[in-house]
Amino acid sequence: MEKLFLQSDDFVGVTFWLVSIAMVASTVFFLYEGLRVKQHWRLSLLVAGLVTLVAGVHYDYMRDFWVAEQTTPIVYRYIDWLITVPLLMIEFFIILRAVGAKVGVQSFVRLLVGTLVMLVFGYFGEAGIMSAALGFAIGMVGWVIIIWEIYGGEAGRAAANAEPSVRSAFNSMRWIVLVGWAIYPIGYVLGYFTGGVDQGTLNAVYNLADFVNKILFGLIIWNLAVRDSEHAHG
Ligand SMILES: *C/C=C(C)/C=C/C=C(C)/C=C/C1=C(C)CCCC1(C)C
Repeated sequence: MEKLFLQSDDFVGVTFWLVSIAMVASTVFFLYEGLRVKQHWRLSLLVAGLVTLVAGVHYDYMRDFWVAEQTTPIVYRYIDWLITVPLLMIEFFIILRAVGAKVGVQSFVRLLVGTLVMLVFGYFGEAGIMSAALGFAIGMVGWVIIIWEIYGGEAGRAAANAEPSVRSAFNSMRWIVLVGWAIYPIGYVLGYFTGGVDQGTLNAVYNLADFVNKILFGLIIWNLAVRDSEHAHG
């Protein structure tokens, strides 16, 4: 019989379910909290809420896809990332601008190029358009470009001169991109390079990664915005 509903022994399906609900709840939280922070933080919380909103809609489809097919919803996954990762990159710039730091457009373009290389070749590798190993290797180059820009590039230098609260938030956000984002290539390695294709592990790890990198990332920004806003009222 076809399984159309989530089964209690479907561990990966349950992780899809949990993350989809967490995305919905986080969206409401970020949008609501955006109403009570100082003006110049509102856009940051709006973008955090948009990231979890876009992901929440995709997770709704991905969960159903997994439950019915027990295989990776590759296309939904990558369309989601293609929208949400640039939004997360924009978030870096909104934060810097909120505190008056100036960062050029070129820096943003480099982040966008890194993002596209990372995701397009990751997709090629997963969808079988090229070998999983080659897609992975080129995708890794894209991620390195991003890391280089936020640590050593213009955005990194602008943050170094910002006030301490922004510096520490920017540092946490960078850590997310270095450590939190590393969960994705680890998932890829476990999924494709351990003999055969392990769809379950791949998706459970990606789901965990999305939870950390979308929700935790938003909470860091929320924490900075709220602290800064309360400070202003004395
Ligand atoms: C909200 C979604 C996010 C933050 C997605 C991030 C995705 C990555 C960091 C993907 C990285 C990959 C590589 C570094 C190598 C190629 C395989 C990928 C696409 C999984």
